[in-house]
Amino acid sequence: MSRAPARPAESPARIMAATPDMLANAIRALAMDAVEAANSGHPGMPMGMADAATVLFTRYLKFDPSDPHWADRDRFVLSAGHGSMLIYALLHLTGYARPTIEDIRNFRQLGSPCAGHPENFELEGIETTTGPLGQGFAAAVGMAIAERHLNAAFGDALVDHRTWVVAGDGCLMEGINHEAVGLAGHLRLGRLNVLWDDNRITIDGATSLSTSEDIPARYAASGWHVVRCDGQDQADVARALDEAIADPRPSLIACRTTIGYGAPTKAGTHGSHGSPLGAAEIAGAREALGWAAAPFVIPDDIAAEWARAGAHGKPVREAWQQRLAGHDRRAEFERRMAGRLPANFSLKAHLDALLAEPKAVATRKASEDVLAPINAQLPETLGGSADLTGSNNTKTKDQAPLTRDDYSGRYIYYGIREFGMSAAMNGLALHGGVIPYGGTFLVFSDYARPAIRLSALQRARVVYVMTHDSIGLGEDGPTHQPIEHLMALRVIPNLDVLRPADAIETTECWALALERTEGPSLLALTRQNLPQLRKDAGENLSAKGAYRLRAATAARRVILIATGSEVEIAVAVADALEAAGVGADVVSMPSWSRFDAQPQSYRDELLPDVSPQDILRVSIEAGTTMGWERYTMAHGLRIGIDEYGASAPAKALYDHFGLTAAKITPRVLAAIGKA
Ligand SMILES: Cc1ncc(C[n+]2csc(CCOP(=O)(O)OP(=O)(O)O)c2C)c(N)n1
Ligand SMILES: [Mg+2]
Repeated sequence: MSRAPARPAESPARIMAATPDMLANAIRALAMDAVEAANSGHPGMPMGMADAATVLFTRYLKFDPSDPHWADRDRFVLSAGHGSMLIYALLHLTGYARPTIEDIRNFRQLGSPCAGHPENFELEGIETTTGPLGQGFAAAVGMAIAERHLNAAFGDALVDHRTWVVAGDGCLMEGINHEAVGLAGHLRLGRLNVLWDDNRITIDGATSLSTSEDIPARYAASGWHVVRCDGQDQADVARALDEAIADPRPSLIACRTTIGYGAPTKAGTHGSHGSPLGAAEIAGAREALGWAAAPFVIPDDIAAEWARAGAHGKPVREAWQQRLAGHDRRAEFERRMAGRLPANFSLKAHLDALLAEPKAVATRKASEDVLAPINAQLPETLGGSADLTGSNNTKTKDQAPLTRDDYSGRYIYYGIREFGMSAAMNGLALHGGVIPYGGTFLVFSDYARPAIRLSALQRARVVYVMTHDSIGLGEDGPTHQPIEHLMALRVIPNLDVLRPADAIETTECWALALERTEGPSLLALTRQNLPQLRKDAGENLSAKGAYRLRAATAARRVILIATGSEVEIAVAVADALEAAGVGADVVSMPSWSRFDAQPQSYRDELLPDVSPQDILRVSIEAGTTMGWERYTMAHGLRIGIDEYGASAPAKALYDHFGLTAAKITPRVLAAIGKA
């Protein structure tokens, strides 16, 4: 069991001396006061982990608040994001420009960077957005991979740092933890050190309500080093951290703590997890902790000691900058860390070759083909797949695997860990210096979805390569055939869902994904072969989200809007309509979000706002029709699949579900009264 809170000492001067305990109490006081002021938040976790965090930030973590982006800083991830006041207090106390004490006073209020949970885009020093339990931990695995990979590329002089995580019982209980721990142990990520807030409490009460797992045994079995300590004893925490650093395996540091440490009646109970302590409890905690200062006041000596601790990294950073200044690969290192593509990056030669010799290939194969010049020109790409390498076509010939023995490899065998892979890719992207891409089947985007959402929320450049994007995958049947997935992904804000129709569009979409620095992209690619429909590649037409692939010859009466593999069908329908004297445009729409971002004039030109009596709009996509009203309008025609697929060869399925020109054309003619 943890020790009881220290008794208040007698003299006020001694009470507020800048001892290590008092440094931790500054965190506790800010957490109590901010949650009380907001009347919302989680005081228990910061109070329990204040000692361990104080040890980490004053004695171990390599950082410099005056240069938060220093490339070789240690990465700190507060995976237990509900304890956000812990990191806000630490950033404030160690001297980051923000959050100010005003920001902390406004914890959880509109406009304050001290959001309910830590957001990477709100404050320097927050490496990744956390809150969905388990994902911070899994992202940290990606950061630790990035560190070793860049170390292999640039050497110890430029890349030599650690990744630290504070995780709670919840982070360790979530399923994704199994994936993250398995991957980190397998890759022997020795610079990954996880401090587990082992307080045996979650929201519902004691962890014994719901688990009897031997967590240290699980970690040990996965190739981790495990060390236990008294999380309320700073010397003991330091001993454990020393041991963790010395061990070549990733480390779990089990910090036995008391949630809400210092609170007279709520400490050790779930009552301190997620609600304000209340005035009486806070007064009792102040007394028990010997904290005499008023709310939001940090006594000068303690503030000065924290500032001193925050300054210890500055000379280390300056020495590093000296090394960088004299390094022969400085420009390349800086380019990669800034996330800039090389100035001469171009896929023009690839496009020219495709135009010279059109290829009828699956878009997954077209993706593999364009990855060759991409990977050759961009040393920062780091590919992978969740055990579907041969199906996702994500590995190019020149890519060697990244292994525990050779981190320079540029291909990661993630194993059957879609969620773990996606969360790790967030960490890779946020670490910087690499552009991660990873594959699985589109239907399993469901397994990756919470991480895809976080890529989008935290603006991470991750490229999802999701193949077998419809019933066109054929015989594997309804469990493997996406129906609602494209639409379900399109509704995620700031995710660019790209569904190219041929090899040219696939090349264009890859260029867009790589150039997009403000968020993730997802390529939906076919298993089956598709003809090359595009005859030109002067301008990246996919960049507009949608464009007229073919204009009506006869007077335009119909606009066919299709994506990916269904563009070929739309072209065949257009042929049939034209043969019947009905003019039909074919619009290829690889990206909804890019089209929606076009100026009104462009959107109107492509999809004129006229009555369906004049122009009927028809969508064709081998997935749910729900949502296509956005472009067909209510009176338009939506051709798709609103039920589960079936097991059969692809051609038979397209016919069965009515997705052939022979079956669609009469429906269109009927809709315009020409049947
Ligand atoms: C994926 C996910 N599920 C549920 C929650 C809601 N939630 C926030 S904290 C928490 C309990 C976590 O327990 P623990 O990690 O032990 O934190 P402690 O109570 O010790 O601070 C839960 C269920 C969440 N944030 N994320
Ligand atoms: Mg807990």
